[in-house]
Amino acid sequence: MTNSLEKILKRTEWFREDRFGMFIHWGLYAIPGRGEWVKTYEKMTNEQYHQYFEAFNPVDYDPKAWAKAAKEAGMKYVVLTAKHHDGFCLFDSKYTDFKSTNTTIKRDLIAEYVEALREEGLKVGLYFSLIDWHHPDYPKYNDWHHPMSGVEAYKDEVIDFDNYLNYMHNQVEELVTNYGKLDILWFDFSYGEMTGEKWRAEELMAMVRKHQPDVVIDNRLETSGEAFGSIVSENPSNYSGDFFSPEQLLPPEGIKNNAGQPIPWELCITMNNNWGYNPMDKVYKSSKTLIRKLVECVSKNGNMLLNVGPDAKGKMNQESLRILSDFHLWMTDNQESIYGCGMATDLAKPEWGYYTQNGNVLYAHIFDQPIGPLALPGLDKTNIKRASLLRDGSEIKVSNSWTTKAFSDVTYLEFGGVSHFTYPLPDDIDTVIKIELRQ
Ligand code: H79
Repeated sequence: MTNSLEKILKRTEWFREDRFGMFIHWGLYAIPGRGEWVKTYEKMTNEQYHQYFEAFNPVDYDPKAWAKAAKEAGMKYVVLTAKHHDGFCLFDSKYTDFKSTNTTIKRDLIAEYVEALREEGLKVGLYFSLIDWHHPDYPKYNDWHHPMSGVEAYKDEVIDFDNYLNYMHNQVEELVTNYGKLDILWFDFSYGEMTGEKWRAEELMAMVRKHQPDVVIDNRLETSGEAFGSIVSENPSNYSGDFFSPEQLLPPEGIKNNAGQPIPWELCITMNNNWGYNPMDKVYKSSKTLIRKLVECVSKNGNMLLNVGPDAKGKMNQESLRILSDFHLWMTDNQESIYGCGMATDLAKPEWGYYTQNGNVLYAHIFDQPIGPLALPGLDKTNIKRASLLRDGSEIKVSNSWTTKAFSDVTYLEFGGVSHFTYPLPDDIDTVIKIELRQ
């Protein structure tokens, strides 16, 4: 088994078409409501953290509602935390007692989630933490992130890390064999020496690929998203993954490998500043910002995975649902400029927004209000077959305004009947003009 860009591009064909997915961070940490790193932030012992295991009773857990919300927003795939760093499993693992089936709810929540997604025709993704702050054989005292990092009692503790790896591999095998075809596996994350073969990644990937040959995998068996990993090298490792996974940061341009070929990537971001539920964190990005960032990702050949952190009862909060419904409105009118689209060929980023392109069709995403007609530098007007407002198909004329005469080599579009008038953009978030090209 060897990996190559060709295989990566083949596996990610649907992924690069779909462009937009939902991340869901949900687990015991929804109960304290202080983010998914609360156990480390507050240096809780397993015993202290156990109160949340006892309290876990998400009576409103309804993955069908989640799937509907994602689908309505225009998302094509969903990735849910089957296990986060705290080690708690939303699935019925036979290798641990620290799982949802042993809580009051007594259900395999992953099984229900997978079924709900498939019912809605969404692609199925699972997040799995390589790190585990619950397992006794995970490094503690010298670890960068462990809740017991630097705690004297663990200084001379002897652990059997291979025992942890067996456990971790076994759990991954449960996920890739017990829930049918998975579309995405999202491993999180490598750091320092904890990378690649330290996870016995070659063996892990061989096992995953044996059961799920087509599953799309992130690059975090090698990185934490802060570096590319071998996916950009001439010979990607078998555990290089299929896409680069920048976290909370939009790359300045599309991502290429060392040979200059574009590689798949996916930006993952939160709506507020936390992945896990945090009711005190009200710093939500506006829907306008988030929609524009999706456009920016696509204009750079990337995907966007937008996170929701449901609450302790299993519900998505009003702020998150509001953002999703704003996506619904915009995507209803403009999804054609997202799905199957990517970077425009031969056109630089325009100063008023972004281009996306699908074959012969170019989409101008206008963020900034122009004065009079809108300039399309670099685009030859004889190459434009037709231009229209994407959301209703109404004609957008190539301008012949006297005002543009001084720039006769530049193509301009105009929005209303009087060529030198300024008309407010029809969509303040992003007005999309569909430009059909002759070639
Ligand atoms: O699951 C989500 C995060 O919990 C996880 N990846 C996403 C998808 C993640 N969070 N942080 N990291 C990965 C990288 C590590 C960042 C750190 Fe830190 C910076 C660890 C210590 C300093 C975050 C910020 C935790 C403490 C401060």
